[in-house]
Amino acid sequence: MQSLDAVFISDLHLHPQDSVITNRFDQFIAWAATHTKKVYILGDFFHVWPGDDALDDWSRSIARRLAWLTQQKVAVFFMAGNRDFLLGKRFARLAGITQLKEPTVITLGNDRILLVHGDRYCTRDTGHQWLRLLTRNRWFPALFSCLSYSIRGKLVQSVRKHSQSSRKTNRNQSADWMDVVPKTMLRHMKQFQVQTVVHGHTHKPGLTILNEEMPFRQYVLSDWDDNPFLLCYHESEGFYFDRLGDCDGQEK
Ligand SMILES: [Mn+2]
Repeated sequence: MQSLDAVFISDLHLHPQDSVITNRFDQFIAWAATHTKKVYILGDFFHVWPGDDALDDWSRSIARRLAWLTQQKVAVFFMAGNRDFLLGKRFARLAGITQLKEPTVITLGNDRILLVHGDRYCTRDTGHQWLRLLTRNRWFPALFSCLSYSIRGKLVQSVRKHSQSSRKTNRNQSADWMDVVPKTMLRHMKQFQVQTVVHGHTHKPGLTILNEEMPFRQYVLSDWDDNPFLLCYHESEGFYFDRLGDCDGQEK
């Protein structure tokens, strides 16, 4: 197997108290350095990110790992999710990563691919859509950063509690009413004139093909709680899922 063109990941929910996921991420970094040209992170990379002024030793160490990967000539792109939308230029500079707007369309081979975090399609979750409308506003980060660190911490905590209590079991698969609404997604794909979308957020990995006047492909990324799936793209093979656990960091 030759080098991959791109690997897509999301929903790691990295947290200083969760060394299992951090170790898994280390395993991924070592593997990615020799196996892919590009890494796309599609949001909820951090379990919580109250703003770049909250950078500490632990998050700096995560930035260093990403910076090391980019020094191995792997380009790393970052799109924010609902948990880390306050991740800013300071972290991006430290980590050497390129921030992507949500949504972003990229081209792989002859295909145009729509990249989103995924929460925008969960339109049955009206509480979250209101929160999204408020927090993804252009002025929100500036306004939020005016609040004291302790108030911000409390706000972030309460948002986390809300999203945890609305899930079946804390970080496992989301309940049906929190899932993607295909109609909303298809409308968005048609608007951007794409037939392929890649997203995370729902923690329900897999490929769904929706047959309309033509097939629309939806690739959903996995969380990192157990044995994460990586979505890989290879020029001649197209997209396929691979288990991180099967990747031993050795050249194939
Ligand atoms: Mn999310």
